[in-house]
Amino acid sequence: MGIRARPDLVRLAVVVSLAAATSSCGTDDGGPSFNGCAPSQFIDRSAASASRTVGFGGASGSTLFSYSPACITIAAGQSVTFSGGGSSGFGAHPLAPGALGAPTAGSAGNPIQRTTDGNLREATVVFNVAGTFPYICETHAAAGMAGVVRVQ
Ligand SMILES: [Cu+2]
Repeated sequence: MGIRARPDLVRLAVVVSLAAATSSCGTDDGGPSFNGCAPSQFIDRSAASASRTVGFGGASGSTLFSYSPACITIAAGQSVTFSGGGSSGFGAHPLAPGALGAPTAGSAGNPIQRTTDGNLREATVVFNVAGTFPYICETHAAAGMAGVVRVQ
């Protein structure tokens, strides 16, 4: 893991080298919604040219209390950048792995780190292992501010 600080932007690069065993938290074909993401809601962002930014707090099409797109599919080795809008950083919207009340929900080895620094607007997470990796805003998860990164 490396952290490089810049005046207005800090990226978290998280590399997980765990030999993670994936757990079954829903399948590709039908199945229940998980962390607000029904199987049909996942947006494929695995193309090389695709945006892998998940906005929150008003950025990238999100509302103040949502992620957009909240449910995305990427390929192993790709990264996702969580990006807040306006004055909304990780102080107002603390990012955490897992589901509400279940920080270890989803596949083992979730590379998303708990990020609460109010000075941060962006955090980039590398997903090196296939699996289903949920995340929440700790403050607003009960109101549905949650999502899933599905890594194939
Ligand atoms: Cu929030």
